[in-house]
Parts: sequence; C-alpha cells; structure tokens
Amino acid sequence: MRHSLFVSTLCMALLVTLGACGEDTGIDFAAPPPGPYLLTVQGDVDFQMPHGGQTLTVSVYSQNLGFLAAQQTVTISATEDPPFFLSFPRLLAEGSAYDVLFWIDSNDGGGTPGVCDPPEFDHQWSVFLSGPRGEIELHWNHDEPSDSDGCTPPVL
Ligand SMILES: [Ca+2]
Repeated sequence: MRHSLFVSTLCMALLVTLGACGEDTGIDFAAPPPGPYLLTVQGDVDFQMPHGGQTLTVSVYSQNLGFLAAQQTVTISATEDPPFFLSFPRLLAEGSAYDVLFWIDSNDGGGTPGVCDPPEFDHQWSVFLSGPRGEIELHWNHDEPSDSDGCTPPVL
C-alpha cells in the first residue's frame, strides 16, 4: 500500500513537472511550425498513356526537421489534363531543404499492388528542393530520369 502511494505520488509529481516544462518552453515538439509556402506537383500529359488509372504517391521529407512533412496519394487520370495535380499548402519553409519522392504503383512485370516495389516494377523519381524563397510548382514529365529511389525515406 505504501509502495503504491509512493508510485502514485511520484507519477503525479512527474506529470506536473512535465506539464510545467511544456509551458515554460512554449515549444510544441509534436507540431513544428509549417512553412508559409505552397508546393504543387503536376504531371504532364505523357503520364496518361502508361499510368492512367494507377496510383501515385508523393512524399515530402524535411531535411531540416528530419521527418515526413507531407504525403498524398492520387489516381492518375487517363484522360484529364493534367493527369494529376497535388497541392501542399503552407508546407515549405524559407531556407529549408526537402526530398520529394514519387512512386507509381504500376506493378509493371511484377511487384505487389499497394506496395512500393523496386524501380523495375514501380516507376519512381525523387527531386531535392533546397532553400525555397516562395511557392514552388513542380511540373513533372514522365520522361524525367527515373533511376532514383522514390520508395525509401532518405537518411535525415
Ligand atoms: Ca507495387
């Protein structure tokens, strides 16, 4: 009984201390401030023929904050122009750096639906954004070199 009371008292003291620490710093580590700038990702019509109806996932990793900052998945249109358009409002911060990874669940000749497979099965790209000073529009062509890994999170 005494042990239980001591543990309860200790836990209460820790909770009060942690709460006080959070108030003192004024920093919410779980929700870093978003950047003020918009990132848009748009595909050229040359995506329609090979990938219409397939899903594209775009992941944005913040080099400065060391985590996945945003991710969206969209179905590529076989008829609309543009075949895909993604908007990430208030994502990019001035002077920061980002890895933007793309992969299409194409399963061309192998692979598993819903899983990011190696590039010979799932078409993929990555692009590095450094030091944005305003909103960035990525207009992506299917013919861009695709030898980079769009599946594996970068080492941050
Ligand atoms: Ca796949």
